[in-house]
Amino acid sequence: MQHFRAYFVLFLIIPLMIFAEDGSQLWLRFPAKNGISADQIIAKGNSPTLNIARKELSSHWQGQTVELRTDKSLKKLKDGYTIKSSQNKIVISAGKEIGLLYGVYHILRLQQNQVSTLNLNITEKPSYDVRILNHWDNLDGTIERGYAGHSLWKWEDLPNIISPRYEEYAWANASVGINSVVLNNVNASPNMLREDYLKKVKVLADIFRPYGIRVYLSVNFASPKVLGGTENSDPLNKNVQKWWKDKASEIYKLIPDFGGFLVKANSEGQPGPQDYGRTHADGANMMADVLKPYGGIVMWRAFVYSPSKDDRAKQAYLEFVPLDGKFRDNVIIQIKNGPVDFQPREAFNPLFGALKKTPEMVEFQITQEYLGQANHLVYLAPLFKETLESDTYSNGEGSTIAKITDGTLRPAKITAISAVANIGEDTNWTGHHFAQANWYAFGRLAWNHELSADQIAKEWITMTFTDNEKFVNPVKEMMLTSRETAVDYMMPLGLHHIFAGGHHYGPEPWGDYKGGRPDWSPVYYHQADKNGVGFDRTKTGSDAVSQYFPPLNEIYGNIKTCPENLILWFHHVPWDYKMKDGKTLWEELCYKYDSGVHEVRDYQKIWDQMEPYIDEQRFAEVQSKLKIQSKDAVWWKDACLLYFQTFSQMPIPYEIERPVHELEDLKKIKLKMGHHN
Ligand code: BDP
Repeated sequence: MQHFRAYFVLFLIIPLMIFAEDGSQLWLRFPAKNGISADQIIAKGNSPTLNIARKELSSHWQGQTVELRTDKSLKKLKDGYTIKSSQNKIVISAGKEIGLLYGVYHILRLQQNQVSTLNLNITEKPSYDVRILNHWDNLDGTIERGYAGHSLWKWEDLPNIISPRYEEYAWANASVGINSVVLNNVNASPNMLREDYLKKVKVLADIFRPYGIRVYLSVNFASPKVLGGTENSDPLNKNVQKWWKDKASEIYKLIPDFGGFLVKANSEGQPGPQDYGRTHADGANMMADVLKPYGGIVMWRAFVYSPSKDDRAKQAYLEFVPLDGKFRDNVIIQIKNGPVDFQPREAFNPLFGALKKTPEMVEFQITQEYLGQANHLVYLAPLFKETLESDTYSNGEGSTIAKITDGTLRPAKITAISAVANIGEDTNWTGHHFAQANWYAFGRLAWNHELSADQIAKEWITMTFTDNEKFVNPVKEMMLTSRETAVDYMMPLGLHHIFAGGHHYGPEPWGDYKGGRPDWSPVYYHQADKNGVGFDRTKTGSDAVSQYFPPLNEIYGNIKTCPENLILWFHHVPWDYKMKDGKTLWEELCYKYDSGVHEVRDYQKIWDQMEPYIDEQRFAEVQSKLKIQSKDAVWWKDACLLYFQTFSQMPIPYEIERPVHELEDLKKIKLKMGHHN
């Protein structure tokens, strides 16, 4: 009996051991078997980076002999590489050692995706030089807009205690080509630059370096005054300049390959050069000058707006266009994809292409502040692609944001692309298993912005879950449509920023923070009244349309030609306006919200059929998140339709599911999360 019980327990445990997965391995789920033997790896040298490449091959590579060659003539490929193979051998060549490691990850990815490696002839060159994650991590371990637990960086423990996750993090980034990280929040504490913190930063930089990753810091503009006791932080003050110069020298002594600074200045209450009557260029150049001798750069954010009478969407353009040409060549202007703030859908930021002499880079947001946070499944590659492929017409047709930022249309010493990370100390790193795909997709697109959202999803699913087509195909479909689905149930037709204040999780279109900043109130953005809804940005409205190059100014400015998915972004549209499909605007809005809800219900149906193909734990966790998403979609639909109906006074079409909530009850919901705006 005893015996039997023991067997029985084993019988229960073994399958669990085989199948239980918690997502901690990300997309790096290699077979348990060993890789090739040491004599099948041909490589000269012994650097830490090469040794990682060797270790990856001997642990995971099951194919031919691999030769790794550094070849100076390939320097033009930057971090890139070539891969040439025959039956017996693969040769990976690169101008730099990091290129060899990237090449190794390339063949491992092919192996994971069951692509033959017998006849390869590949040349890869990254789209951007700096492929950077921005962590919004605070020194107290919290993360601004983080939904995957506390910060990975254990500042209290550093520099003495080293978490194994630092290296795992570097590994994951290197596997997709991410080569830079900003460790701390753009709302930066001056303490980040204190000597004791810099010593901690050094430890992280040392761990990341062999993986090709450089460290950057967000800096607080008032640091000289706060830390150094200078009389102010005026960028033209010699003492202030000296303080930064000394600080740079201190940093580079500890971290010789330090990347540079990211700066949020004169935005949302942060200090900046304007506090002293100086410009963004004065501020950025002062920092650029002290970093220049070491090869460092300044990423100066264009996310600036103040409570003014003018449309918030216009402000970055108004502040930065007059400064074009006034920045040092190691300054890049970091611009959010849209002119407001990482909304489910925005028109692209008109500052892209408007600066002719100043390098520009995109800032995306991987962490889903405005997209259901760690509860909603929203695959972001389609959003990233939508921005990168947007044609600004700045240099005639074909002037896409990708081409403006990757150096094709603007000579740039350094090109870069950034995104706000969604990574925390949760076991699965990102809170939602599918949010890992957004980290992955950003890396892949930063490396090659021409990859399709479809291909990236397919790779990621195969590596993260299974190669079984019965799983890959439906799940891929779900991912590819998921961003549009979220737009449908949250903010269709160009609506934006109708989130609950503070945490930005649920709907609050009625939000009118009287006495507070109007530009933090949903009613400011949707402008609903009895005539219609939407923000008039045409010539007779805020005239934001004029910030776009022709013909876009005309296309967006004319209600007949404005794309309907942005119509309420640019126009105040009458409730009975006839849309292209013959419905009234009000009906269209109703159908959009309703289809968003149905799409999430379809995802639930798809997912429930996926149970046989993957491990129980991840299956169940995603299943329960989809339930939340489904309930939230109904919440969004009811809140928005019932509220807007008080203006339109029109019936909800009868084919559409009836509201299940009372508006008054929804207005009472106050979630306790997060803090400001
Ligand atoms: C907004 C966030 C806020 C950030 C700000 C920024 O709500 O927490 O500090 O962006 O990017 O989206 O600076």
